[in-house]
Amino acid sequence: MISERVVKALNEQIGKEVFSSYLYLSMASYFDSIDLPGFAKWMKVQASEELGHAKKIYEFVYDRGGRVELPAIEKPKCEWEFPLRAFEDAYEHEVFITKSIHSILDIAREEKDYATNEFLQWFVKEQVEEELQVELIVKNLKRLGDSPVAIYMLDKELGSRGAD
Ligand code: OFO
Repeated sequence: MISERVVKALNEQIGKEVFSSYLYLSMASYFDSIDLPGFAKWMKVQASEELGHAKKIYEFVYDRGGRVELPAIEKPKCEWEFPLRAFEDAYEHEVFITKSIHSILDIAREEKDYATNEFLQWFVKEQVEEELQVELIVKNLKRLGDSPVAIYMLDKELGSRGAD
């Protein structure tokens, strides 16, 4: 059986993962609006992955006998000055999500909830990946500056990200 405290934290995390999906779809929309379909595709794939994270937690809550109650989702930002700013925001958001996962782990450990502790290990590893991926794109964008040719090449590269 899972404690109310852990269920509450997991429900909040479902909301944060859905918001991540919403935010990345909003970034995709920004990139489509400035004719960067590769950047947009990358963000759409990311948005789908985030929904997958939310569903993974959803299933776990029911596997443990808890009840999912979805929280409200806020409106995401929809404009950025240029591509680098969007990816900097994405990086900052992933750091926030990592901290959030770690704080649920702290709660699970306090509650001696070994199953949730084990379940969250997948997310701990996933966050290492997510931060790294976005950080690399931020570094590339900083290195390339605002050269239109470089942005075009990076758009081609990001557009090759596997379909969801
Ligand atoms: Fe769910 O990993 Fe990003 O936010």
